Amino acid sequence: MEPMSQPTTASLSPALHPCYSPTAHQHFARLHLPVAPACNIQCHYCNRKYHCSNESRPGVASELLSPEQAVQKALAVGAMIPHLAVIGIAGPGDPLANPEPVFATLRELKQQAPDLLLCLSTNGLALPEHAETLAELGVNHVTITINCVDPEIGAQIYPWIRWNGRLRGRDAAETLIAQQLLGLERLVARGVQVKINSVLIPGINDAHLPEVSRVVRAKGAMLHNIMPLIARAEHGTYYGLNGQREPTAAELAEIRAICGSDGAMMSHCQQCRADATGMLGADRSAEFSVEKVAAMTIDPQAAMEKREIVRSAIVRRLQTQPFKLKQPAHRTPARPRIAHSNTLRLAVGSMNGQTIDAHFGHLRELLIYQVSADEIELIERREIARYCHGATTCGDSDAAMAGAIRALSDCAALLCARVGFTPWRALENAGIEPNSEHGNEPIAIALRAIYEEWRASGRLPELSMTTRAVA
Ligand code: CLF
Ligand code: SF4
Repeated sequence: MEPMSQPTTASLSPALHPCYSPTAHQHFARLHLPVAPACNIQCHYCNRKYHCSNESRPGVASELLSPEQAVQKALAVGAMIPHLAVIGIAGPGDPLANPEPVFATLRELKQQAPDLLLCLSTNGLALPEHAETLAELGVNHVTITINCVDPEIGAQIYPWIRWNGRLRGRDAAETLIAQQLLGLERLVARGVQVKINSVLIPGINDAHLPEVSRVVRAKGAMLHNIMPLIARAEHGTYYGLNGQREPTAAELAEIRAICGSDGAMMSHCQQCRADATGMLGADRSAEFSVEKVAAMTIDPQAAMEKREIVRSAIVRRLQTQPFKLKQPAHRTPARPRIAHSNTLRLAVGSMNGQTIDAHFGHLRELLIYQVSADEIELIERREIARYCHGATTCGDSDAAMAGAIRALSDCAALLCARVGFTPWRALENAGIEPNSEHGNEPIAIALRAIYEEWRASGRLPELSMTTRAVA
C-alpha cells in the first residue's frame, strides 16, 4: 500500500503520550494490539488469557490478532477515536518473544499511520538484539519491566527464563537483569524514551525498589512506574495461589514517594489489558472486535487528517490557556488573601518561569498562582530560604522547611521537578500536596491539569484555602 503523507513534527511530540505525561492522559488515547501470544520467561504474578473479556489486568486479551487484523484495527480505532495518539504492543505475552508478527505490525503502521507514536512494552530479555530494529522502525517509547537488579531477589520472582534451553533460579534472574540493563543502555543511546515498570511485591522487592530506581535512572530511563502487584487466587497465578499479599495503597504511595524523589514517577497507570483501547481508565475495546472492524469502511488518509486537526486543537487549547502575569509582589503579604469559590491556589518551583524545572531543595522563591476554570494568574512571588545547600554544606534545613511551609500555608499543592523524601513528608503533614509528576512541563499546562484533577475528584474548595494569614 502507498505510504501516507508525512505528519507534522508537532503531531509526533512525545508530550502527547498518555502514559509518559500526566497531562496527556486526560486528552489523548492509546491502543494496544494483541499480536504477541508467547513469552520467553515466567513471572510468578502472570497467567496469560487470550480469550477473556472479564478481567482487566496485563496479559489478558479478548482475541489475538494477526498483523493484518491488527493494522486494520488500528486504522479503525484511529478513525473512530481521533484523539488517538499512541499505538502500543504489550502482549499478551512478550512482544520481543514474537518478533515476526510484532515487527510486521509496526512496519505497516509506520507506513499507514505515520502520525501516531509507536510504543512497546517488554520484559527485556530479548531487548539487546532488537534495540536497533525498534529504533529503525520508529518505536519512540519502550517500557521495560524491571522488578529488581539483585539476582537473589529475582530468583523469588522468576522461576525460569528461556535462554539456550531453560535457566532457573538465580542464574535465570542474573541473565534477565543483565539483558534488561543492556537493552536499556542500547535504547537510550539510540534516543528512544525508556520508561521502567516495576511491580511492587511486598516482602520481596519493596525495600529494593529505590535501588532499582537509582540504577535505571543512572542508565537514562526517563520515568519510573511502580505498579501494585495483582495476586488473586481466581487469576491462577503462582503468587495468587500461594497467598502472596498485594501491597496496600499506603505502601504503594510510600514507595512511590521515596523513588519519586530521584526523578519523574508515573502514578496514573491503569495496568492495562493487552487489547486496551481508548483513554486510560475508559476502555472501548468491545467496540473494535475483529468482526466489527471487518464491517467498517475506513479512509486512512481522511482519518489521519482528522486526527491532525483534533490533536492540534487540543494542543492549542492547552498552550493558550489564559495566563495573566501580574506585577509580582516581592514580599509576602501579612494579610489574609480571600479567593473566589472554585479556585485553587497552587505554588510552583521554576527557575526559568516557563516550565516546572526546579528541585524543591534549590528554590529561593515560590511562584504562587491562582487557578480557576477560565484563568491562570501569577499573583505573587514569595521568597524562601534554600532548603538544600549541597551534600557538604547543609544550612539550617529544619528552619528552611518551616519557613517554606509557612510560605505555602494557603496553597493546595506545590509543583516541582523533584521533591526529596523528607520535604515531601513535611509538606504532606502540613496538608500541602507535593507533586513532581509535571517535571519540565510548561507551567500553564501543568496547572491546568492539576485544576482539572481536583475538579473531577470534587476537591475544589467552595472558598479556596486562602483565608489563613500568611505570615
Ligand atoms: Fe501501552 Fe505501556 Fe505504551 Fe502505555 S500502557 S505499552 S506505555 S501505550 Fe500505560 Fe497501561 Fe500503565 Fe502500561 S497505563 S499499563 S504504563
Ligand atoms: Fe507474563 Fe509479561 Fe512476565 Fe511474560 S514477561 S510471564 S507475559 S508478565
